[in-house]
Amino acid sequence: MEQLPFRQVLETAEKIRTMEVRGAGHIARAAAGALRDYALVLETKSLDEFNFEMKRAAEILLNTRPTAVSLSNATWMVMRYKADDLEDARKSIVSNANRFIEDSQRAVEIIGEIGSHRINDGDMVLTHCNSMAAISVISAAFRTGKDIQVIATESRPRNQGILTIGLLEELGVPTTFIVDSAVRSFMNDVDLVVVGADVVTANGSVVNKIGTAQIALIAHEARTSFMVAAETYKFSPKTILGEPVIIEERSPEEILPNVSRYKNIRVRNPAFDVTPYQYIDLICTEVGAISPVMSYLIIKEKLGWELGK
Ligand code: RUB
Repeated sequence: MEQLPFRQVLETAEKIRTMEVRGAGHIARAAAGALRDYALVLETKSLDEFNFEMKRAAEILLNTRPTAVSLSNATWMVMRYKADDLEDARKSIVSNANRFIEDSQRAVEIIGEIGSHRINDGDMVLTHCNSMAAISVISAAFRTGKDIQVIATESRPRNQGILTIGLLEELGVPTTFIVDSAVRSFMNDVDLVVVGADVVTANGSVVNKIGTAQIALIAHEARTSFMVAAETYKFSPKTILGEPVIIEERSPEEILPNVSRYKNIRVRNPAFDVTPYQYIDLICTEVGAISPVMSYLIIKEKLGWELGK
């Protein structure tokens, strides 16, 4: 039987795996918080043993969902410590984790402020899935008194759109809820699409909830602006070396219950897709709104990763 503190790491991992905790920002903060809480109570005989235990916990959290780079960036930021003794190591992890959690929450607010300038009075904004960064943009525009409306998609198969309309309802933003396949029917009424991101690659392409790429294509056809709201820890350092982003494929049962009844049917359920940078007008980060082709700069200047390092 695992010790209680380690069980708590396993519990957080399970919540992420089963999507009780979901969305790239929430996942990252939950992992950082779990590492901090584990570090706070972990009793070991030596620094080496402490380091080993912390790495084991980090690995477990990292293996929960494969796509969101926020998870590996958060883990990397928390685990980036050098310590001469155990108490030093403990303190560093706690302060790294607290800093990450605070900065990431603040980043979402700043993105809201910056992104809201792109929304005009009277605009119709379309959003997909449930992104805290995208909702922050919408709510900041609404708070400043802009008369805006939102179209929110259902976001099958997990229906994260219901979470989005719940938040928009609380904020009082007039919202229309549609099925994913109705996006083209409404695109001519839309002034701006705002979505979040699980990953931004070095060339500015964006991995986000399945269906995002189709929406971008439809927006492109209708000449509607397409904006991504993404904190800098959603940018993927490894993509500068051309490493592909793993697209999570979830259980067929999410789409087709009793799938085993069908002998000749194969169900595919990718959770995310890639929107090529050519379809993205702007990526709004906490350090400013950038053109997608500037993404490498974020990886280099903000995350500190460079070719050859
Ligand atoms: C969530 C999703 C969100 C991004 C950004 O997918 O695709 O758009 O994670 O969210 P899932 P946020 O529900 O499968 O985790 O801006 O909140 O980080």
